[in-house]
Amino acid sequence: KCPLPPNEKLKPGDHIDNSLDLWSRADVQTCTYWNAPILWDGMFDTKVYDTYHKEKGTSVALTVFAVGRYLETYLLDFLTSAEKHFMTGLPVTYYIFTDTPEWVPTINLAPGRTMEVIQVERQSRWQDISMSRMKTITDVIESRIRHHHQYVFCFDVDQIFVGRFGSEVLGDSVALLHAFYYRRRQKDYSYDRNPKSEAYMETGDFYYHAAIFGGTWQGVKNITENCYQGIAKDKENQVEALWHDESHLNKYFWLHKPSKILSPEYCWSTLIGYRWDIHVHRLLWAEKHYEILRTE
Ligand code: 2GW
Ligand code: MN
Repeated sequence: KCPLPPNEKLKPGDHIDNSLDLWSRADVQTCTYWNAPILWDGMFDTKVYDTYHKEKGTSVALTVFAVGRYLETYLLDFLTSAEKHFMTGLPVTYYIFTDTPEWVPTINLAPGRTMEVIQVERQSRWQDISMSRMKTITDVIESRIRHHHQYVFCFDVDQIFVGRFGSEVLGDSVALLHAFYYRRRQKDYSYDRNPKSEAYMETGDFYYHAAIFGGTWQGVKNITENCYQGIAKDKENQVEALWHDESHLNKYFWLHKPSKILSPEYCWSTLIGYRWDIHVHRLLWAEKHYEILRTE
């Protein structure tokens, strides 16, 4: 039996993982050696989580960056699909970071759901657009999110919700298994292998995908602050980690184990093809348009 992760500090009556049936998916790993559940379809009763969080008044912040052409290319589909599938029934605020606030599409939001647009500088290198998210998220958690929301989830914008992405994912510190690597051997993981980088690691547990991570605001602040510090140190030393912020995130989750892990059902790519253990698609990678997006 996989008990509750020790770092989920629950008070009496707070036990919400009682709907987790860790044996209902015998085909996949459902628990880590440090006792964090790995969420696969079929393991949980969605009603238990939704009822619990509605009663508790849980409110969730979603952060997403849409800088430069990523705004016109991806943001509208991301947001309209999130309205259909992301934490439906719970209060959600979308924190949208962009260099062109006037171009953010207006969409109808369900009651209790709001949108905040925050202007950010446009970095000239795309690697910096991606990496600077860690600092920006840290700052906005401190200035706004912590006053309004218990949980924060941070997303890449180049993806589309296609199935429930609900309150079962909420936890202290939540990581996602990368769809390309979840059944590969450790030696194939694309960790940063340069000892000069702060993200350097030889071995790890899994290869996590930076397209989604989340947790309580405290949990996420620890993640983003640590990653940002690693990124800043690398800049001082004039090195850049192999996969930028994702390398630093992997290093962080190696040193600070996530309390909950999402299966690749939560962020799948149809390019991979059919896999028998993927029972549902919850979010799909949108098509990449490198030819228009990366030529500048
Ligand atoms: C990024 C790369 C090349 C050209 C443009 C951009 C870009 C990214 C941009 O012009 N504007 C922008 O808003 N972004 C934001 O950064 C946007 O939210 C996007 O989803 C995110 C990450 O960039 P993306 O999605 O092109 O990178 P992926 O899909 O290859 O992502 C993985 O690796 C990245 C690091 O290289 C990140 O760790 C990312 O979280 C990973 O999923
Ligand atoms: Mn992406």
